[in-house]
Amino acid sequence: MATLDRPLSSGVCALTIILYTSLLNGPQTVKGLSQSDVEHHCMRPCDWPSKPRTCRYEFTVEWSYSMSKACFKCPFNVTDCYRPHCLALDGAPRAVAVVNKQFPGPSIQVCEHDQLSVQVNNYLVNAEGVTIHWHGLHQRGTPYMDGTSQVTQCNIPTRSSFTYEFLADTPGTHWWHSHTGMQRSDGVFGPLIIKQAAPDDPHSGLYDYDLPEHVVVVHDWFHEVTVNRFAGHHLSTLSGSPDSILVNGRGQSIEYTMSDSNQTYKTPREVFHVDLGKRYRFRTISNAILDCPIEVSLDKHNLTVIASDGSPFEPVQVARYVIYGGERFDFVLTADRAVGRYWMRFKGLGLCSGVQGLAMVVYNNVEGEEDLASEDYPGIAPEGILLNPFNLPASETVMTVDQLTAIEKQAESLENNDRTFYIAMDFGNITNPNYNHPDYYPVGLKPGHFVYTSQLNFVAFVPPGSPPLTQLADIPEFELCSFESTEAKRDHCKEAYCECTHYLEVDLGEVVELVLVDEGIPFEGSHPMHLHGYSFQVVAMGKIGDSTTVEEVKRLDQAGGINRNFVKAPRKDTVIIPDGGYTVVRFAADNPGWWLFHCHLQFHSDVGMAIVLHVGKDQDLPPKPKDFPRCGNWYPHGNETDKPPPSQMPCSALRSTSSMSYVFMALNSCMVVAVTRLGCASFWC
Ligand SMILES: *[C@@H]1O[C@H](CO)[C@@H](O)[C@H](O)[C@H]1NC(C)=O
Ligand SMILES: *[C@@H]1O[C@H](CO)[C@@H](O)[C@H](O)[C@H]1NC(C)=O
Ligand SMILES: *[C@@H]1O[C@H](CO)[C@@H](O)[C@H](O)[C@H]1NC(C)=O
Ligand SMILES: *[C@@H]1O[C@H](CO)[C@@H](O)[C@H](O)[C@H]1NC(C)=O
Ligand SMILES: *[C@@H]1O[C@H](CO)[C@@H](O)[C@H](O)[C@H]1NC(C)=O
Ligand SMILES: [Cu+2]
Repeated sequence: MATLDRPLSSGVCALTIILYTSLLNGPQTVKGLSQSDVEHHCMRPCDWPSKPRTCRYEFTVEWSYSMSKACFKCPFNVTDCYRPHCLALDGAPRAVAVVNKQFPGPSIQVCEHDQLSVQVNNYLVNAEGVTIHWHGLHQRGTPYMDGTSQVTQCNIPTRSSFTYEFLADTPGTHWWHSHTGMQRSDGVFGPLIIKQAAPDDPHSGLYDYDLPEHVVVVHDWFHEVTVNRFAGHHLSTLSGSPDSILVNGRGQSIEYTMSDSNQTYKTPREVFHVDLGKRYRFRTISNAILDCPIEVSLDKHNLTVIASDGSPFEPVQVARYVIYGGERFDFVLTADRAVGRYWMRFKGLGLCSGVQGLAMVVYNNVEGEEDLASEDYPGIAPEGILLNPFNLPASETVMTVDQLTAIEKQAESLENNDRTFYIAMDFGNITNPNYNHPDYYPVGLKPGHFVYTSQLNFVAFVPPGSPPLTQLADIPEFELCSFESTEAKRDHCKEAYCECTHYLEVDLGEVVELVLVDEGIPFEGSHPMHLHGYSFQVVAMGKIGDSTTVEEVKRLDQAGGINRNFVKAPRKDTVIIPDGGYTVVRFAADNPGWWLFHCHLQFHSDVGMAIVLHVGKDQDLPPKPKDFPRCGNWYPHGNETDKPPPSQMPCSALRSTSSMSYVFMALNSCMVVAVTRLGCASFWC
């Protein structure tokens, strides 16, 4: 099998030829979709009754470059910007991680009940591992296919392949993205749309078209590789704000000047075409990396929002809505205005304030461009309803997602719950040894430059050396820590940095309630919390003040101050918690496995704002696929012989990245970790 040639399948070669042929035969259509995506036999209108197909894809993950030689004279010759392998993006040249040299990656659009098979080949030259997560799919019966790095599978090593096999059984607007390292932020993502036949879709009467090219992936973007900004932000003064917002991988940041004429050119923006009088379903997805809520609107049009995260609700007519990282919203656009060109605006809020993404909606048969409004965001909020606001309470013109009314075939009553967990989202002002040194450069040393540590319940999640789903026995006991054990150590962890493989345990079939509290200290943030393996009902949401505490929310709850709605509560899999407030979600834990629950912002989850939900016991799991890859049972930190006796390690170890030598001691059932080389000691009591 070993070969020096890159084993690109004949399929990929054929695809390349198709792309070149279409280019030679005339300009490619400007549709945000590659020819190979459109030509896939699974991208089709869905039959009723359904005729499921097997949909195979091959994903090759590798590093590429924007504005590379593949772009020829782009942007001077705009046609060149659409050449195969040309990643024009917003005109800024940088290294980009891609799947099949596309950005966003291939658009998987299939019908409910299709069988998906995606072979992922890792060709990343820097030897990073890869996993691909199918965001929004519940992987019922196939938890091994969830693609969560070191939780449900080992990373796919460089020059290796893994094939994901699962059913397209969670209809709606979803996406796929790398769940390893920062690849998602560097380009390894794409749409995953599971369509339904008209009789199965409660909203099919509301629109005339649900076109493959009306999928809109939007996100914040850096003009440098993400890890440069991440390290520079945590260890120096690099800004945590993005350079631009891209829409389907297109935008405009850099002006190119033709040397002979001094004329300036920019890369093209995304364009959506509509016909006067028709109604179109648009599917929006946010791949945001940072605390970047994006407000979506269309000049001179209201939007009819009909679904989020794959779950339909009673339509609401809005002027604008906010989409957070990991969320999806579907809306119907009625093209009933004057034939013309209109800006679809993606206004950045939070850390993205001042940054705007733009795409154009063009009515077919329009003449001239004089009708196009100014690119500058008007600054005046359009009249009408704002859905899913950024830290605003509900009001006459502001609608929070808990106020939506679900449309469900079988409404599940979750009125009686078995368990409640209160979980704090916090930014600790602590000396996180990964980015600070207690003596040499403690947190807060540099005036005006604080980077807080984002955690859940003051504990940072670290992925274990082996995935608990398949290799639990290989994980040293002291590395795992249960929610109960860390709750008991809360006061300690508020003062000192705590990290471990944090998990929450529930029995199969229990109705679980999570009361998520954003304590709101020290600044206005917004954490979109995403649960793998499930969607949940959003039963309550509220903002208490600029800041709050778990204790305050508990007291409010005990005094009857949190009203839960169990009637047609909207279902989501990613939800925001108002800063200084709470969001209450419920779900029946009927899908056994190890499911990550985490903030979907890359910069937050990468420092540990995550926890694993362990549902059921090993015997509840479906059989493991044959030959499922294992990873070496690496000792997590340091030397195996330093491993403490498990009985003395009830929950966790603390670590410092720059030292590999540890001394562990058990002291009155209270653990002391001394990081010898750095001379920094922490107490885990
Ligand atoms: C622009 O590039 C295309 C190929 O991408 C080519 O066919 C066309 O002639 C070029 N136009 C000009 C003005 O050079
Ligand atoms: C282009 O602009 C530069 C600087 O403004 C000027 O010096 C130069 O003469 C201009 N060239 C042409 C061809 O207009
Ligand atoms: C949008 O709807 C609001 C009512 O909710 C209305 O006041 C406004 O004029 C509408 N805007 C457009 C552009 O139709
Ligand atoms: C964070 O902690 C440092 C050191 O304990 C302190 O000097 C600083 O004022 C704190 N900052 C905030 C915003 O609480
Ligand atoms: C681990 O530590 C022991 C004793 O401290 C030493 O003998 C052994 O060589 C070390 N192993 C490795 C792989 O460093
Ligand atoms: Cu967050």
